[in-house]
Amino acid sequence: MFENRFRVAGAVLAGVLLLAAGMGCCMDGQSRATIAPVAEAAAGAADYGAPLPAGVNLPQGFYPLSGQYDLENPDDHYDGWPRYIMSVSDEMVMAYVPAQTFMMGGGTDLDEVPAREVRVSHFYVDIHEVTNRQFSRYSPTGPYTRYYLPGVNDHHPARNVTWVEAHDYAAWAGKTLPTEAQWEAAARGSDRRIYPWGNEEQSDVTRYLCNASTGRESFDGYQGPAPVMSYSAGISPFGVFNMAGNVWEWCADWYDPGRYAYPSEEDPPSALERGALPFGDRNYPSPGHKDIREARVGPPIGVERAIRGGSFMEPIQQCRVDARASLPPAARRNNIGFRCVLMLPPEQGKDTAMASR
Ligand SMILES: [Ca+2]
Repeated sequence: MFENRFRVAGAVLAGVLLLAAGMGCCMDGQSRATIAPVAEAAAGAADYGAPLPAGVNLPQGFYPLSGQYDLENPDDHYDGWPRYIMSVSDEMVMAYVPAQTFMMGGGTDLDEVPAREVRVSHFYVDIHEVTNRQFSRYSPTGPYTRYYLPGVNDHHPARNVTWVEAHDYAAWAGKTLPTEAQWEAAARGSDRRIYPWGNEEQSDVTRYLCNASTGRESFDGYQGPAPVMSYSAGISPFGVFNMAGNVWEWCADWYDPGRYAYPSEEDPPSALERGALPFGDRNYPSPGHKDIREARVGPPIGVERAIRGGSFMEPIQQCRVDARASLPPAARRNNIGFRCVLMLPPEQGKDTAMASR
């Protein structure tokens, strides 16, 4: 009877509850209407039968979020691309990040300078860190379970996960880990803000913006990790939760503290430059791929992988969107988790200009 509209029940997230407005955030130079965050609810749903306009093609396993995709409503989409989609494999809501040029870096540490313009193609990003419950479906056992109490902290971020495990989870879910440029674009957008919500730091007034180490017991509501959709006042310009604080997040890139001196300006490289090579750590099978390597922000080789966003153990200044850190890929820490992205084919008329240079 509902041949074209099946619902996936039992998702971690879903249905959608639009919270109060007033988040003071929007897309592309802040020209859009205020974005209300997707909030956690009882059940999630993917709209399998939603009609997508020509040129908007989601990979199999990814569908508009049920009830949140009306082409007549400009707040629901960007040129036809749904603002929110469901990833069926790991029951994750993902948010659209449009192609944009943004200023990457520019913070206070030496590995964040100089700031320079970076072009990112459009993509979807998980709206929250991967949870214990989500990760347990991929890996029912493992060291990460040390911090997982089923039924108690299902919706807390999976941590004690290595870069390799995070990378493999992303592949299992049909996604990739974000490059540093993608992560930073999703966290700050194009207006050079310092934190996902803007430039203000936590204070007695704004104490519930994120889960950082404040030196004051439960000042922000949690001493350890918080549920992944906490701090709706601190969402990024694209409606993404906890890009600052809670747990650090593994990125795809090797970490190179001097990389910002390179004149890289596009990440990932457009399809023409990329050819048939996949993204991620297998992007550069040999140092001979010089032309591709130069088009990408991240270095081709390295020893440690980049992590971003700070955690409940760092002061707010280390949770800046441009702050960088790194660890060996095999490292496990109780304050490091991850989220994934879904790469999309370049938009015609937008990214093709980069490809033809
Ligand atoms: Ca985080």
